[in-house]
Amino acid sequence: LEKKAKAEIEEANSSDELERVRVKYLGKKGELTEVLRGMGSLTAEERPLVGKIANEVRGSIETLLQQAKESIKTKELQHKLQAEALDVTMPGKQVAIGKKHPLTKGMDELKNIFIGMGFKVVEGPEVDTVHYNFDALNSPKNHPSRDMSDTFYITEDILLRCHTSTVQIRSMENMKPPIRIISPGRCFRNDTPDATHSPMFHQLEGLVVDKGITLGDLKGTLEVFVKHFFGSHTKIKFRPHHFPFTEPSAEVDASCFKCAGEGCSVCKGSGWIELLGCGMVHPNVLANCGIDPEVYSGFAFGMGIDRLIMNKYEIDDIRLLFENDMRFLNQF
Ligand code: FA5
Repeated sequence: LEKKAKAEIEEANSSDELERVRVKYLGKKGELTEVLRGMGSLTAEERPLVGKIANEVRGSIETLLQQAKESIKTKELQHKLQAEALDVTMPGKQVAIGKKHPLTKGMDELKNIFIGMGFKVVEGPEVDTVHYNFDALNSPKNHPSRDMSDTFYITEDILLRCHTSTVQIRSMENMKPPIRIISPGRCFRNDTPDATHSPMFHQLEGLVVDKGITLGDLKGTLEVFVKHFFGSHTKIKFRPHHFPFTEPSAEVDASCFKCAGEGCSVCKGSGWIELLGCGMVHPNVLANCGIDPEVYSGFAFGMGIDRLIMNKYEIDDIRLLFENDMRFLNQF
């Protein structure tokens, strides 16, 4: 029995196999257990003799099992360590690092310039009412921009704002002068997409209201802005224009940062880059918001951010900003 058990123990290759051998010989119904159980039928002389031998065999099998168990455990551990080994010299998986979208980058830059001049950043809703988008801004009832073909209406009274000037009204309603805010955000117009038009684009509105604000303050503020954004040699020029919500109104151009007025591809040969619309806040608009135009005055401006950023980074098609083509985005 002992020899047989020894041979089987030596053959066992795993803890499971070893356990099977243990049960076979030493378990409740094991071969040796059977021998011990059969002792009752032996004579009184045979009993101690057989008992002694059986106990010796049991001890010897137990020792062999213990030894085999330890060596199998070591082998199994080695095997496990080998199987789970890490090769620390293997190159790691490349993690793609995200970047800021050129629009976000440009927007952050614009905000920082105005924050540096003491402006506060405020936001307004993209879905707004005819009141905030047109009426309170002194827009005549028959103004062409109110037309369904220019503005996206949701109902008769609710629309997707077509400019950020809505935030002028909301700010004047909610704040008391002195007011000095900028408001960047999305705008929507029913324009056919081309290289310079997108139905969804971005504007940045600026508004200052206080006692004694003049056109000089507007010019000074815009000059500081363009010098920070395009470079210290940049000049600006005002062209008379009309907006219902400002009087007088103007469009402002900046001298081209690339060719300094000589004419190049960025400014299409003109030497100037169209910058924004602006003017002195119309007295009707101040009054609509409960601010006395006899006491207070203000200026406002609104710029198309997408086109500004296109100029600065020399992007020739606005649609590139919204297509999320990685070949384009990776350049910034
Ligand atoms: C306005 O929207 C006025 N609210 C600006 C303003 C504010 C004037 C405060 C006075 C005082 P305008 O319609 O010109 O103005 O639009 C301003 C800029 O938005 C344009 O110069 C252009 O850069 C940008 N823009 C307009 N439509 C689009 C479009 N479809 N795609 C991209 N940019 C556009």
